[in-house]
Formats: sequence, C-alpha cells, structure tokens
Amino acid sequence: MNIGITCYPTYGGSGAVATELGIALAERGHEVHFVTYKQPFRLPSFLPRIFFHEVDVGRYPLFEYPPYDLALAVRMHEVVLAHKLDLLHVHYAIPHATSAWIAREMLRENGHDIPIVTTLHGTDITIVGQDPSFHAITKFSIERSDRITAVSDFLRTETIRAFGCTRCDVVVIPNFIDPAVFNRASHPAGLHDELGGGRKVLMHISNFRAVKRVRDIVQTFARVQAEVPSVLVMVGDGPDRVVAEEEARTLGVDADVRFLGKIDAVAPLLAAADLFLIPTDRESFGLSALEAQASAVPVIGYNVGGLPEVVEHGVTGMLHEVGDVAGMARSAIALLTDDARWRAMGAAAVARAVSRFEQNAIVARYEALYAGALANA
Ligand code: GMT
Repeated sequence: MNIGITCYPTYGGSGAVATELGIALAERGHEVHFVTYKQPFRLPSFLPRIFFHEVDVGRYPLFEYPPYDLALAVRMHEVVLAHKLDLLHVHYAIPHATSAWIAREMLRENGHDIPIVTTLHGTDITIVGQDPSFHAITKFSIERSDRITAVSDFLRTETIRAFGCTRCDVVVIPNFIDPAVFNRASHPAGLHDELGGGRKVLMHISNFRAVKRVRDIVQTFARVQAEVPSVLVMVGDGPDRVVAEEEARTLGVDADVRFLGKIDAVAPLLAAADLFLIPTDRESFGLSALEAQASAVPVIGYNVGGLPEVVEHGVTGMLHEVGDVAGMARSAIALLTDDARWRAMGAAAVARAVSRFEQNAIVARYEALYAGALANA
C-alpha cells in the first residue's frame, strides 16, 4: 500500500507513535509518505520506502494566524495524486482529520477518492477537542473519517461520551514498543552511574504541559530522597519545565534534579532508570510508561485515564489516587529498598509490555484496518 501519514512532528507521544508506525510499515514493504510541517523527530535522515513532504504555510502580513490546516489539506491533495496514495492516516484529530476531509473533498471533485483513518491520541479528545472553539469541528471530522482508532479503552469511551458520536465506530489499537529497542540488556550499563553517581535514578519523560503535573514529580522525589540516596532525571521540555525547576529549588533538591532537555532516543536513558514517574491527571495511554516497562523499569503514577490499561497495579508498577504524592513516595521507597521486589516488578513489566504491546502484532492490526477501509472504499 501507499500510505500518507500526518502527525505532529515535534516532541510528543502521538508523533512518536505515528513515526514508529510509518517506519514499521515501510519495513513490511509499504511505501510511506509523511506530510507535515517538519521532519518527525523520531525519523532518521533516510530509510527505504519512506518519504517526507514538508507543508509550507507561507507568510502574509494579513495572516496573524497562518492557516496551516488549509496548507496541509493542499499538500495532502498534491501528495495523494503525485504518489498514488491508497489511504491517509492522520494522528491527533485537530486539525489533521479536518485537513484530510478537505483534501478528500477536493479529490472527489476530480473523481478520486481515498479512505481516511484517524487515530485519536489524547488531548485531541480529552481537552482541546472539548473546547467550545473546536468541539463541533472535531465531532464532524471524526464522523467523516472512514476508520477511527483510539489508543485505549478509556479514550474510546471518552470519545463517545464527549462527542455523542452516533457515526463513530471507534476501534482500540494500543500503542506499541519494539522490544529490540527498549531492552535494558542492550544498552551500556555505565549510564546509570553517569546519571546517578551510585544513587538510584528516578526518571520522567514528557513535554512538560500542565496535565503532566510536574510539581507532583518533584514533591515525590523530595520525599524519596529524604530516605533513599537518589537523583531525579527529567527528560523533555515544555511550558511547565520552569514550574518543576522552581519546585526543586523551593524544596531544596535542585542539586539532584537533572533537566536533560529534549532527547529523541530515550531507550538508553530508560535502561539506566530505576523508577519511572508519570503522575498525569488524565493520560490517555502513556507511551513513555510503556517504554519504561519494556526497559524493566517499574512505573509509578495515578490510577486514572488509560494508564491502568498499561500499568498493572502491584505487578508492573504502583498507581495512586490523583494528588497522592505521599502514596507515590511510599511506593517508590518501598520498591527502591527491596531489590528482589524491584527485580520481580521489572521482569513482570517487560513480560506485560512484550505480550500485550509488541510492535509486529499491533502494526498488523493497523494493516488489517487499512485493508478493511480500502475494501469498503
Ligand atoms: O494528546 C496529547 O496530549 C498529545 C499526545 C502527544 O502528542 O504527546 O499524547 C497523547 O498521545 C500519546 C500517544 O498515543 C499517549 O501515549 C499519551 O498518553 C497522550 N497524552 C495524554 O493523554 C495527555
């Protein structure tokens, strides 16, 4: 198949999933065309059967807000025709599903048709899509997609509840990991000491938005550090990085909190972690939590959203009520001071990640979905 993929190319789970999916599809013989405003961050410079088409929004003094969604629709339309695409797969509904619908309407004018697959990732449904400015267009664009997928049961339920979609048949296809990449044994062991200097390493990876509750991470770490010699490694960047930095200073732990900034290849870092913290208040899936588990790192977070579908409480990690920083710290201390339990939990995390979220099995589900969309076209 010739497949067009559109995603947010910058740091974030939906772009990571879309890019890994495109790479896996190309490895399986498909031709994959990324259509977006920047080279996706997890896409290396060249791979066979993968092409990147940049969307140029242009500049004009009248445009205080340049219409990216229209430029994207035009580029999709061009790429579909020039490269004989069979299907468009858009990740994150806003504005990608809308742009795909516009492109398809333009194609239909010329007697072409193309199925649209929309994958819902999280805040496109739980936050942004429910904003009154976007609700109607999000509902419309989702309903006009030929196939809709969501990354968790939680997100599927939330989509139907929030949008009352009568025409939405939302299929759950979870995120996935390549066990060859997220494999603790295949990365140099020295990085643990490099990061921690002999102390335990707690880690968080995200784009530091309010929903990630980064203050809770630092507060948890401060309690842990009072009992267990440890460091906190914060990977990524975003608006709330300053909030975390300020909290670390306030609590007097800033010397032991390392902010590494945006790093594309996180597998070696996760392989050097002892615990992964993800106290988001509504994580639709938690790709980084899955990648941590595949790297034999127990996860500590909140028992909300789709995270309980990824982390099995008491088996692969510990989940607490939102805001229960003391509970997260207790769990972290208990695990970090009981090596046998920590090892058992790490092993269970790997087993669960591989048995439920292995790349080949999940990519095959997307292929079957594509085949169904094409058969109905
Ligand atoms: O929806 C978002 O907040 C953006 C998106 C991203 O690009 O980082 O994250 C979502 O998609 C990821 C990939 O499917 C999921 O693993 C994240 O849980 C989800 N984020 C949230 O729900 C907050």
